[in-house]
Amino acid sequence: MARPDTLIVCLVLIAAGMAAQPANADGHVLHPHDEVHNWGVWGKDDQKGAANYMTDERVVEAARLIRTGKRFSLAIPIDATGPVFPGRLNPHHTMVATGTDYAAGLSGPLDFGVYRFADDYIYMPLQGSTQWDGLSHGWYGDTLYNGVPQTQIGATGAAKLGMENLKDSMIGRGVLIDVVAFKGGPLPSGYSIRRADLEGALKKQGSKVLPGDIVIVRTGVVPHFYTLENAVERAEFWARPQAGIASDVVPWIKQTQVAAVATDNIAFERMPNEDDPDHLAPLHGNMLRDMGVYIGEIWWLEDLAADCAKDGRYEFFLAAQPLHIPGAVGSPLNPVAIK
Ligand code: UVW
Repeated sequence: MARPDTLIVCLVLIAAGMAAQPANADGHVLHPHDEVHNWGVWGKDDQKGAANYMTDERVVEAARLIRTGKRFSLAIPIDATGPVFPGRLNPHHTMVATGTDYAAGLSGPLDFGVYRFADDYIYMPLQGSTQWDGLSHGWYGDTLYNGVPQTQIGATGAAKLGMENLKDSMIGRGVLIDVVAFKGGPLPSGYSIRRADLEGALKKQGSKVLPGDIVIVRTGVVPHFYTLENAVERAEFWARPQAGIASDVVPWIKQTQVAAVATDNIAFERMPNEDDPDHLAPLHGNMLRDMGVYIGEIWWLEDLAADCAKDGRYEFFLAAQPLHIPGAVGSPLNPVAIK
């Protein structure tokens, strides 16, 4: 669980940076909606956004990338040890029926006779682990992707743009862009990953991004978090700017027609944004609201990256479907890359 001292440091940092900076006419401070949007591209009632780029044909093409059957989980464990954005709780897993209960004669409501059962619950933010941010998760002004009014996101969940729209999606071609390898080592805290870094890494790898891809950018932030040994180190980590995607990548994301961009950092984008330090996570507005492009965060990429470096293949089949939770604005998942 994120410790209170950690939270305080981070929230003070965010609050300190959030003096009022006027937004553009469309309510955004960076790339204006008119320059980078996909509203209406798949119809005025569309609720899937850039997941529409993942066509049946592209899934078939992606399946052809499976050659060895080697599989890599791209998830961190869902437990109390992971990095979770300040203000959210770490997942809490609890047992309500166990073998030790039976042994102690306490089987209670699960006493069905010869066969015995263990049961467990999990309580967690859907944004508290390896996750997708859905199109109902972030916006600016009073409208979401495709002009959906913010009042559609209410106490019972998202009436529009919920994760149920993706229940059979986010499966297709994945491409790893290993920015850590390209830069020759771990990115310093606050490193802004620019378009030139992505294009440079792709060139070095000899890989291409295609429409409908899930692009996965390795930053090294999540593995770095797991090396921190105590609360003081974690507090320092949260107090520092976070390495992540920079503003100039947004038009590239639009042009490449990718379905999603996932990262092994906390919040996808560089925090705070260098061009707009006054507002929290402005690229989320362009990604989710304007372009309908999904954001993946807190992914685990170390094992996959090591294998890609070994065999030189950075493209793979990726099964990254979210949980089917009607009205959810995001979802934890266990993405699996298959080579
Ligand atoms: C915010 O919503 C601020 O962050 P995330 O994208 O991690 O959910």
